[in-house]
Amino acid sequence: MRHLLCLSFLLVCAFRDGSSKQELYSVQGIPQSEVLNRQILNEAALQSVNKDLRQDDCVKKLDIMSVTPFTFYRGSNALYFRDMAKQETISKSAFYDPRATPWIQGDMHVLNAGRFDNDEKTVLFDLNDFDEAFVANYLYDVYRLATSIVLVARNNSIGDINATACVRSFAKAYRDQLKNLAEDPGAKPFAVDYKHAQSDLIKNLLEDKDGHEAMRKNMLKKWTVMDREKDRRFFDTDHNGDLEVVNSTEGQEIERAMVQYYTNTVTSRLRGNSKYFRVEDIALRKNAGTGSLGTSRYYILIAGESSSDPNDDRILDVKLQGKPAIYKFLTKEQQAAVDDNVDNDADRVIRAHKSLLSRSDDHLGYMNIGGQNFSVRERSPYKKAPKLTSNIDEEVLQALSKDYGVILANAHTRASKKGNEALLGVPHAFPQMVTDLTKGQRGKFADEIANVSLSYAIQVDHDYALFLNSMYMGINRLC
Ligand SMILES: *[C@@H]1O[C@H](CO)[C@@H](O)[C@H](O)[C@H]1NC(C)=O
Ligand SMILES: *[C@@H]1O[C@H](CO)[C@@H](O)[C@H](O)[C@H]1NC(C)=O
Ligand SMILES: *[C@@H]1O[C@H](CO)[C@@H](O)[C@H](O)[C@H]1NC(C)=O
Ligand SMILES: *[C@@H]1O[C@H](CO)[C@@H](O)[C@H](O)[C@H]1NC(C)=O
Ligand SMILES: CC(=O)N[C@H]1CO[C@H](CO)[C@@H](O)[C@@H]1O
Repeated sequence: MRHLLCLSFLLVCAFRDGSSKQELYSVQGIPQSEVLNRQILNEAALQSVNKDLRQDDCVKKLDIMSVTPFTFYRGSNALYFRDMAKQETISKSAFYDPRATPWIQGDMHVLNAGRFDNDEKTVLFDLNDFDEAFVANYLYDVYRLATSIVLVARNNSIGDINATACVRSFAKAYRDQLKNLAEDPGAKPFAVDYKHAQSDLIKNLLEDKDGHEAMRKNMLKKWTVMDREKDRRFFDTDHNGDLEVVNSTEGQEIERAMVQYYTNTVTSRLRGNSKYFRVEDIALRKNAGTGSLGTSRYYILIAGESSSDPNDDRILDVKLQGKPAIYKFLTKEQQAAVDDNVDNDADRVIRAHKSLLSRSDDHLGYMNIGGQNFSVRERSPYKKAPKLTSNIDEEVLQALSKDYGVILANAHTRASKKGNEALLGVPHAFPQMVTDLTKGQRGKFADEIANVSLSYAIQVDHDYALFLNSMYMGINRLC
């Protein structure tokens, strides 16, 4: 099996410019029996991820994954960690150090960052999804993000030479920012706001044209309706297809869980504030995400600062959490280092969120509904993803890649700060560690990341073809 994976992984011998479509049933250079073998392995891995999904949600998820190799990649994190482990890609890196383990984002691709506002009302572009986070080697995030840059390039008809040039820029920006943080006492792991963004794409996204009040009103208009007296809002389950009514038994259980959440798990200034957290309405949130589509999720509308003003209501995003994809590829000790220090997986997600970002959200906490643990965060009125499927040329992707390098370096640095290491064995000198690992090898570091990301993007292309093949053969192979 090892042999097969290496073969398919290392198909790349030379750079290719432009993407060639793989024919179904045949991946060049590999005997058909081995191709089928990989298809079966992939099916088993994806089926295992999907096992708890309702059939209709699973079909929706496959549908979204089938659009492009990149959408497939977003929905198949499990294959990435399997391949990285099998190939020993991380431990064979020239820049591997077993101690270089901050909290990692764990599913680090370009669309797991986006725009939102923090609890100081600053509009930012930063990591925005922590479901898959764990304490592990930094290279998992670096390679996965780099691969997504190649996939976005290919989606925009940017050839592989230029795509890998973008990856090199990303790698150098990541490494240079860590070096700044290690060596310049004045350097801080800043959040990327309008002032700090370098690329026009992110700068444009961060231009706050409308202001907070208008943004919140717009968000509430999208998800809620006012009652006749215009003093109270409800979720618009009649017209918004992404929302569904919860029955009263479920509603009561969630209201009980709410009290536990804000009294015991919220750590911000809002802790215990029963007025602020007064529940106005609850709905099931449907159709969200790619990898997590179909995962149990609720939206809870709460009163917010003023109990009489329906325009300052807040929406809490409440999501079921389980073990992340990386989990089964870690040693018992690595698993325990996190497990022994968190209450449950929802708490893990919240701690990762607080570690990888700073001052991001006063609403972070978790709640137990029906014996299962759900993470809680606020749905930011500024929530928006960058648009990466059109108008992206080499120049735009270059600039964007540099911003991503800085963003990831800052997040990894925050996530290894003092105070975390006592809890998790994370070295707080992470920026120094990577600076030492890459000393005098800035170009080589960029080369290695470019090599791995191009090889893996080509692998993803093949796996995408196999995935389409599986779908044609019957969705019961994947759901
Ligand atoms: C790029 O992605 C979009 C949407 O994900 C898709 O519709 C389009 O066909 C893709 N283009 C290429 C060249 O892959
Ligand atoms: C309420 O909804 C839950 C979750 O969907 C379901 O398990 C339960 O059977 C429902 N109860 C009633 C009385 O409809
Ligand atoms: C939920 O969290 C509690 C502790 O907060 C834990 O005891 C329990 O095992 C968790 N449940 C699941 C299903 O993980
Ligand atoms: C990257 O691949 C090229 C071509 O296969 C090879 O010459 C080079 O040594 C590789 N670089 C690294 C850092 O692995
Ligand atoms: C826009 C741009 O810089 N394109 C480059 C892509 O790569 C080729 C080959 O290296 C260059 O010649 C182009 O200038």
